[in-house]
Amino acid sequence: MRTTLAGAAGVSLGGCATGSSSLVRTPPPDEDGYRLWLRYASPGAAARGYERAMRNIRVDGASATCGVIRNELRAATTAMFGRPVPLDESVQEGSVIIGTPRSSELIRDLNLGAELEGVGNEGFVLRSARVEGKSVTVIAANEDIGALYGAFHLLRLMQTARPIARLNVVERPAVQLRLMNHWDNLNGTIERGYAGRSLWQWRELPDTLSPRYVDYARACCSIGINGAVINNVNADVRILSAEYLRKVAALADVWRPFGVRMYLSANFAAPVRLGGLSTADPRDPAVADWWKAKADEIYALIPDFGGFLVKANSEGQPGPKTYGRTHAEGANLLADALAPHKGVVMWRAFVYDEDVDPDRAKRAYLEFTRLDGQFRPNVAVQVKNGAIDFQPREPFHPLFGAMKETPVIAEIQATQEYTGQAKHLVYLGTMWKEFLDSDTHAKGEGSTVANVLAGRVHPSRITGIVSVTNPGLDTNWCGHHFSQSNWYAFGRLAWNPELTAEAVAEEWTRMTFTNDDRAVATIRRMMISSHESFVNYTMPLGLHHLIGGDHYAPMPWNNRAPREDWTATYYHQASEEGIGFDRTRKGNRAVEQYFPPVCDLFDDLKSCPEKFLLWFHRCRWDYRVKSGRTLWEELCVKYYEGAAQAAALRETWQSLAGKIDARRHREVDERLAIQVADAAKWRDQILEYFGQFSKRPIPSDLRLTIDD
Ligand code: GCW
Repeated sequence: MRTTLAGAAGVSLGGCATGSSSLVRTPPPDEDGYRLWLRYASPGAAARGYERAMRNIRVDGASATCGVIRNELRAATTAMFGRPVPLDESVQEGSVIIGTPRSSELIRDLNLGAELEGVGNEGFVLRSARVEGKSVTVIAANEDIGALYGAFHLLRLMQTARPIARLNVVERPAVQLRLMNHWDNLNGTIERGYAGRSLWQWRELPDTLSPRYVDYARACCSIGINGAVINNVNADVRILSAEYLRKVAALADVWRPFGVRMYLSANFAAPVRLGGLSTADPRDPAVADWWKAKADEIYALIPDFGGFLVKANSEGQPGPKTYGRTHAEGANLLADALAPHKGVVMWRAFVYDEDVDPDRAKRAYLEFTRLDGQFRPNVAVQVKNGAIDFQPREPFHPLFGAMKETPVIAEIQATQEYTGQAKHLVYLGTMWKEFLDSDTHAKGEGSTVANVLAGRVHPSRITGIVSVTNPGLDTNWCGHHFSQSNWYAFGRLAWNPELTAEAVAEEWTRMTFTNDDRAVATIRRMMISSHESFVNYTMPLGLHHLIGGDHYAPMPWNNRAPREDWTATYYHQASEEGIGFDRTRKGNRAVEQYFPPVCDLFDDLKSCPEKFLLWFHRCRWDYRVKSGRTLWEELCVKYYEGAAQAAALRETWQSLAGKIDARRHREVDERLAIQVADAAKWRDQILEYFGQFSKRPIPSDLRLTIDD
C-alpha cells in the first residue's frame, strides 16, 4: 500500500499578504521560498475585479488532470481572495468554464474548431465569451492537459496584476519536448547541484510519496514543462533494474495528471553491467534483444514512458565507439527498442574525442554532421547551447541548423555550474535569449536557433528544449531565491522562445516577490543586467573556460588537468605577445563550421562582435578595440566594471528593504555579499595573472575608482 505524507500540495499553498504598493505599510511577513512562483498572493485592490470575473468555476471532465485543475484553482482562489471560488456547474455572469469539445457541451457549442485545430494537444484558447447570454471566461483545449496549461495561464495573469475581463489568448508550445534534465545520483547527491540533496527519495519509494513530488509537478506544469529525465547522464545502471523501475513508476504515476512524463538516462553498458552479457556492441543481436526486453519491461510499468537520454563516449562514459561503432548505430539500437512504444532517444552531442580534432570546440560538429541522415526517426541529437560547455558566454553551437535530416534539440543549463553556483545572482533568461535569437543563416536570414528548434528551418519530427536543472531539497528548492527564476525562465522560453527576457523576469518577479510596480521595475533591471556583469567579472571579451576545481571561481592559471582541454591555459593561450584562441580561417578554421555570412562575421576581426573576440581571435595586448582602448585596457575596464556592477546590485537590493519580506530579503543579501567579495577577488586575481603577460599596469583611473 502506498501512503502519502500529510500536508500535500494544496495545504502548502497558504495565502500571503503582499499586496499592491499602496497597501504595503509594514514589511510583508517572512517567507521561505518554498512556494516558488505559485504563492497566489492577495491581488490587493484588483481583487474585486477578479472576483467579479470569477464567480464560479466549472470544470467539465472527469480525468485526473481535471482534478488537478480543480485543486489548483481552489487553492489559488482561496489564497488570493481568502475564500475559494465555488466549483459548480452553474453558468452565470462571471463563470469560468473549462473543458474540451469532448468533455463539454458548452465548449462544443462555442464552435472554436478553427482555433482549436491550431493549438495541438497541449495548447489552449482562453477567451472571454458569451454563453447562455452570460459573460463568461472560457478555457478550451483539445486535451485536458491543454486546459490545465490554460488554467495556469489565467492564474498567471491574476498573479501579475493583469486584466482578465476581455481575454483572447491562443497559445501552443513552440516545441514538443520541454524537459527537466536532473543530474541526480542514486545516492542522493546531485552532480553540479547547489540546492541540497536530490528530491527523489529512493529509499522511501515506491511506498512513500513525498508531497514535494506533487509540488514539483505543479511547478513544472505551471510553466509548461512536460517531462523530466530524473537521473544523471553519468548514469548508474541500477536505474534500469526491476527494483528501481518500480520506484520510478511510482513517481511517474504522481506526475501523469500534470502532464510531466518520465524519462531516464541510460548507461550504454547496461546490457553488460546489469544484464550480465559479455558485450554491449550495438551489432550483437543479444544486445538488441536485451534493450527490447528492457523497454517492454519499462512500458509495462510506465505506459507513457518518454524515452532515454544518453551520454555516450564522453568523459569516460561507455558508448558505441567502445565497440568500433558510430554514435548513430548506438542511438539506433535504443531507438529500435523504444519505437514500438513510441519512445524517443535523446542522444547527447556533448562529445569531444581528442582524435577528432585538436580543438575541443570543433569536435562534436565534425562527429555528428557526418552522421546526418543515419539516425532512426525517433532519435534527436541533444546539443548544448555552445560548443564548449555552458560557459558564462558562448557563441551558439554550430550544430544548430547544420543537421538537415536529424532532429536537433537544445540543452541549456539552469543549474549555475559556471555562473555562480546559486551563490551569485545571475538570471539566465538574457543569455538564453541571446542564444535562441542567434541567426544561424542555415537557410538564409531568419534561421534563428529558436526557429531551428521549432522545426521551422528543417522540418523536424522531434522538437525540444531541455534544461539541466537546479531544484534540490533546500526549502526554497534552488538554493538562491533568484535561482528559481532560471527554472521559471527555462519553462517559459521553451514554451515560447519569442517572449522577451524582460517580460519573463517581470512575470517571475511579480509572482515570486511583489506586485509593487517600482520594486518590480528595480528587480527586473537587476536581473536583466546580472548576466552581463557576471561575464564582465569572470570571462569577458570571449574568454572562456578560465576555470579549474569545482568550476566556481575562475582560475586562468590552471594548466594542469588529466586532459589538456580541461585546463584554462589551453583556451586563453596568454603570452607576452597576446591572448585568445585563433579559430579564424587563418587559424584552425573553426569559423567555417558556421554558415555564411556568420562565418565571415566571426572571421573578420573588424566585424566579430567583441563579446566573442577572444573566442575566435588571437590579439596583441595593444590591439585597439572599438572603444579606442588597447585590448589590455579594455580587459581591465571589463573586470572593474563587473565588480562595480556586482556591488551596485547589492546596493540596489538593499534599497528594497521593506518591500520584500525580511527573511528572503536577508537571505538574498547574504549571498549578494559573497558575490560582491568574489567579484572583486576574481577581478584582482585574474588581472594580476594576465598582467604577468601583458606587462602593463592596470590603468590608474580604474584603480582610483576603487581606492576612493
Ligand atoms: O558541464 C560538464 C560537467 C559535468 C557533466 C558534463 C556533461 C554530467 O562539468 O559534471 O557531467 O558536463 O554535460 O555531461
